[in-house]
Amino acid sequence: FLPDPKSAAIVGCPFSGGQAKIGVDHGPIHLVKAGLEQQLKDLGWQVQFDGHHQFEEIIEESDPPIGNMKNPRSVSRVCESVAGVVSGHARRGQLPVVLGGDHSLAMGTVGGTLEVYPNACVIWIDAHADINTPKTSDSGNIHGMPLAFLLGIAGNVPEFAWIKPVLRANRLVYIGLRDVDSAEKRILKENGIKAFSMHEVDRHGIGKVVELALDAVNPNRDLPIHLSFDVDALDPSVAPSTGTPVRGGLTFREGHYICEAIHETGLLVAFDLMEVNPRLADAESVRQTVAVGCSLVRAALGETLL
Ligand code: HAR
Ligand code: MN
Ligand code: MN
Ligand code: MN
Repeated sequence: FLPDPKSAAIVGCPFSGGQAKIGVDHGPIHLVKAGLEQQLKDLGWQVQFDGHHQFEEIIEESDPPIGNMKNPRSVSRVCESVAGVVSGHARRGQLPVVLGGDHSLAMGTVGGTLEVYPNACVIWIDAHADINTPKTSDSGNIHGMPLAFLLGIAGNVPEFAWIKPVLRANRLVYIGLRDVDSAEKRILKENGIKAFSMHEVDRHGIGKVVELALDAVNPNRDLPIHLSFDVDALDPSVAPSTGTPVRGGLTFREGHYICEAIHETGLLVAFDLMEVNPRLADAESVRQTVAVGCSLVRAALGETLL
């Protein structure tokens, strides 16, 4: 039930409609320009990369808000298309490495993974919980909502009817949270969703936290794992070029340790790297953030220190 050993597909998703800042759609282009494809080949992977996806034709020219949701039709159509691409790669035995783009794309990536691996669990690395419903979101930015749609708690939004409630609350776990809205805290409690905030990382250390996170969603270490990594989980000193930096984040090593430890399970079936925005911050910060992004992907695909 796992992908062919060492066969991956890079899925570049230049999309920014889930939030308001320009530039995050350039993330995948910069990550690939930095040499990611060859870096993964150098680790012994077969890598398919057919160019970045072009969403222009499916992005709606006129896309007025639905309730407070911004760009709802574009986000929905892009994510539906991404779900098809991700599930296609997964079915062919490839491990999709999806490069964002903003985190609304995870409706597509996780949706696609769960089509092929219905019992997969999701490990969500982020400063934010991304679990607002259209009703609870203050910003209306859909990158703060993907998990509500995947869990089936977003309410009835006909434009998003294609998303089935494929994710069960007990198959989702977070690491790195530190900027969670009060409505989101309530949603996490009500649904009994396990989360390891930076407080728990400080208390237990990252090694223990990853063990506990796996115990929560994958107690027998036999379920496929979708790892969704929002680069803003890292401290802004480590990954400054992102749209919503929050201080007090994961160190460089803590971020990499998570990826290394998930690789070691042998259960990784999909990896997202989201919210790299090369238009924010100075050139050196951009270079640093893109380099960290590439090295997180390498760690998840088996790069070791020794
Ligand atoms: N919780 C806030 C909202 O819903 C902020 C979300 C910021 N999101 C991200 N995703 N960068 O992780 O708008
Ligand atoms: Mn650019
Ligand atoms: Mn996120
Ligand atoms: Mn975030």
